[in-house]
Amino acid sequence: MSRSQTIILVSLVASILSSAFAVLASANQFSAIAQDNNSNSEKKLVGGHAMGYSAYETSGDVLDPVNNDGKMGKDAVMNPEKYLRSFNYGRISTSPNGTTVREFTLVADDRQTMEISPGVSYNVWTFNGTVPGPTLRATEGDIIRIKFINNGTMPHTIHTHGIHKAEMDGVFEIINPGGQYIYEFRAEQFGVYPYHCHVQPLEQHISHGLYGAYIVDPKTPRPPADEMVMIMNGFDTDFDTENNFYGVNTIPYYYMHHPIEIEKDRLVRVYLVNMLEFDQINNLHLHGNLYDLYRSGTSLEPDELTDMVTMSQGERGILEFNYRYPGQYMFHAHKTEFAEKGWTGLFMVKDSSETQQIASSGGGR
Ligand SMILES: [Cu+2]
Repeated sequence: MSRSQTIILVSLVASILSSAFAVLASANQFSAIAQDNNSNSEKKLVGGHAMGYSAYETSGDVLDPVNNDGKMGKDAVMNPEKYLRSFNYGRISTSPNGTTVREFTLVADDRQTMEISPGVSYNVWTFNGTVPGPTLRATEGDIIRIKFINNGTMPHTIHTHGIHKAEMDGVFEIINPGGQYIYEFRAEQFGVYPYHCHVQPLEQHISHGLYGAYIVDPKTPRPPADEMVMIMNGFDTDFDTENNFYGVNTIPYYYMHHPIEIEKDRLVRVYLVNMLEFDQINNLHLHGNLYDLYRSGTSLEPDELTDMVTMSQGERGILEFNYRYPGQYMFHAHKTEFAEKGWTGLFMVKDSSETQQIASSGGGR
């Protein structure tokens, strides 16, 4: 063997060994994360309930919809209770010509590992620390100014659906780690929209959680209602480009354990956005009722009276309904695989006279 052949062989062996150590190190790192978060739980088998669906091992589990108390840890990526009815109207000022200006700050990060289901930790990519990011809200005609800060380790942007100039589209102006950008545009047309990062590979940036909802109210407001936001999403926790968990507002089965309280005969308005990656469709079926469906929310006239809406990724709509009868009603994906992997919730319809009695006796929440 010549000297040059020896050098090539030695460097080849060194490179194989260093790759092997790198794999071992990353495997150890992964198991450390899993163990950290699951010191009290064993590995469980999830899925495999039908032909064609693979079973897989997880260090955590999808919440058991019946027997689990649904408690999330302190490092949960979001609080579905709080998120449901939170709207961020921005810092409001008035421009010299009298237009309302709404300023928002959105900070992207991709370094956190947080809980997405009890015992299941995942490297979430967040806007302002949560998945989904905050719900931005404005009135048609307002000026929206979003100060974007990239606190992550890779490039990110904000792409808002709606009408705006090319340089405000968040596609070609890539914002590198440590960078900032101001997105400014007029809020039009009224409706409900998604916003999300638009850096390639898009499926990676979206499936890790860089998205949120953006609502533009009509100048004459819609009738008063109990308003809430639901973003249909899911997580691929074993990185095989198939989702393992599904839900609305991230945490599987959360609203099964914590039913959403609404009042009998009171109008409920749900801003629904589908941001689910990897699967072709998603849907929402409501029990014991029908809803007026305003597709994209861009009209004041409903498109349909239904109990089912099916959406592809990025589609959205407004759902309006009220319940005639008190009690517990399910809402869930009518793609049963999704429903069984976490995308199921409950509305608890209360009779307002009953609610008032509880409140006056001091027993209310
Ligand atoms: Cu991104």
